[in-house]
Amino acid sequence: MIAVDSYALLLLLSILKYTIGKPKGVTVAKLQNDLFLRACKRLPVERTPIWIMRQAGRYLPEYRAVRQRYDFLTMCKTPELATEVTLQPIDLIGVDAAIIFSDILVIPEAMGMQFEMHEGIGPVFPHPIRSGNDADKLKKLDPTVDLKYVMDAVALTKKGLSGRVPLIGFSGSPWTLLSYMVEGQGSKTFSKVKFLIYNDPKLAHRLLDKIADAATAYLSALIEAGVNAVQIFDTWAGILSQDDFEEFSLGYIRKIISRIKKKEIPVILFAKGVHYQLNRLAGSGADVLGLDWTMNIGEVRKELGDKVSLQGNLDPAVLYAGHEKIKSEAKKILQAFGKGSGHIFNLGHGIPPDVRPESLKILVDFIKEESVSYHMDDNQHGEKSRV
Ligand code: 1CP
Repeated sequence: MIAVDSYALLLLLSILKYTIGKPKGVTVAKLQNDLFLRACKRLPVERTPIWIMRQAGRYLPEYRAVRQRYDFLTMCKTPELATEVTLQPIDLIGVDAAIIFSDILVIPEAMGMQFEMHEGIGPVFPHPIRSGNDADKLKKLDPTVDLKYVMDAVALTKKGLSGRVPLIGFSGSPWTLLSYMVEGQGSKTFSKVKFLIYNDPKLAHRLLDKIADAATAYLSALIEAGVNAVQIFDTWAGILSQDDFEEFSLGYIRKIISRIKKKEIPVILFAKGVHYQLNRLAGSGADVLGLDWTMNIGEVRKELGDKVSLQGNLDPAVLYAGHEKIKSEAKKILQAFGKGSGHIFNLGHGIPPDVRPESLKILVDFIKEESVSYHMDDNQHGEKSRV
């Protein structure tokens, strides 16, 4: 006879928590490592979970080998390839969550904008939006049709993961997507999208509304397809003034979150460069706030209490340093956050493409080992380490 001790019961309960309520037709493998999901909900964990923004990407020679054979959009649109590169950092680096390989710009592409990848520049929209006429041409998104390839990649990746770690789906925020759609590519000044909000705010709002509808439908479809958490990237939040951030970005993010909100699926909001009004971000409905590296995670925790979990926030450039420096900087972040659950270790932005994979592995292994002592108090009731 098998003795059911309290540990086994707790484990069973936490697995059930994330497997019940799934849509019919989605096969759910039991999660062997749910540290990330528990930390999103501030439930006790045995150690701090870690994943890395842009972990499926160019810093990995294995990614570059696939990329050499296929162009970027083909990789996004071929579920087998998207699955292969999504799984690479799980197998090679050992992170605690997978993020589906795709891009925030698949939404504008699916709305009808021509998308090109230019070597040395990055993604380009050769026909950016400059008028109401251009806006009218954007089609209403049906993600189950127009972005079916992402849903298929999610299903295939879940099979490949077979419950090893949770899978994250993501979208750009309406503001960040609008910036690319109007600028046509990455920008240093954002003069064209700023020109739009100051000269034709009505058109800007009409576009943001359309994009917010698309992002809501997309994130809902990803959840339906089986992702375990979603992240909204507002990479260009920090170029707006405080009032403009509220009017042109945060308002739309709130709307998206309230419309996709499903109790068990954590929502992470990463709004870069927004140091002010953390309380407003915490009141957006997100379960987790992603912090860039310019903030002190301990001070943010003090200010917000246990309203949200926090994700971050090592300066990505620390990964250029020697191994001991990487460890000492990572330790500072663990110390600043302090004891208890509610911290998901990550960088303060995406991993640069020229970082050596060994440096990331050093960081991940260090966090796995070092963070245990920050969770002893939560786990002192005779619980064994589970992961
Ligand atoms: O040439 C190549 O191989 C393409 C490089 C690349 C990769 C690997 C791009 C082009 N996108 C991606 C994947 C990607 N993009 C992921 C995959 C999942 C992961 O491992 O994290 C994610 C989450 C993104 C999100 C994304 N794309 C953001 C938000 C996150 C961030 O870094 O701020 C943004 C701003 C983009 C736009 C984009 N796509 C690609 C590039 C080079 C850029 C930046 C363009 C610019 O502003 O200059």
